Amino acid sequence: GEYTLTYFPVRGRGEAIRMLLADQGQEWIEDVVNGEIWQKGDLKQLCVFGQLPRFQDGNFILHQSNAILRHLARNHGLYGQDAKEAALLDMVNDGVEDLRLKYGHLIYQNYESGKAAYIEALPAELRPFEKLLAQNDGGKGFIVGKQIAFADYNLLDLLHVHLVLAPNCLASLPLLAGYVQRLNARPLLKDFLESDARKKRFINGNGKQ
Ligand code: GSH
Repeated sequence: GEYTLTYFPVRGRGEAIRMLLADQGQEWIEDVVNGEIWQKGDLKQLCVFGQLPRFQDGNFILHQSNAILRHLARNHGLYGQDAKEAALLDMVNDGVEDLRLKYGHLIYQNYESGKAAYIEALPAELRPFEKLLAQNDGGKGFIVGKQIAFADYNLLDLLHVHLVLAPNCLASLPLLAGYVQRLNARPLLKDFLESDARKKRFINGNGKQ
């Protein structure tokens, strides 16, 4: 079926989905919702939880960014090689979600007064991912198993946004730093990351980053 991503003109909870699609050589329609359209309220009514992103796979409509990532993982063989790898990918993705929620709280509710303490605590928040990488083939590959998976795109996006917030946040986490460089260099992902559309997109809806 044809893919459509309906989302605000920001990276936000859309960017891991976009990176997965781009890296898998998929085409998709960007249905960009600006504040004016959203304020009208009709689209919000259509959304199961009243929020975006919304995703269409042909006639099939799905909400919740992590459910969308998992659906695409099943469609494109990005959910590990067996049930244990799938479970570990779920674990990683839940860990990404935990930190993404803290990041969202900082950006939308506590930026000015919370930024310094957040950056101070950041290496400790990221260290679990460094350890997981170390345990998988010495950190030379992906987060779980021998192939890229949906959680890699979500983790990569989480690292990208934190590298903007705190450019030195991976200084004590060399495996994660190498992981970002390695994934960024994947040909299709590199093209996406260097595209004008991507460069123009704000990270968050309030312009803070
Ligand atoms: N758990 C949801 C997901 O992962 O998709 C959260 C979705 C969410 O927070 N969406 C925000 C939104 O739609 C933008 S990132 N805000 C507008 C509103 O709530 O009216």
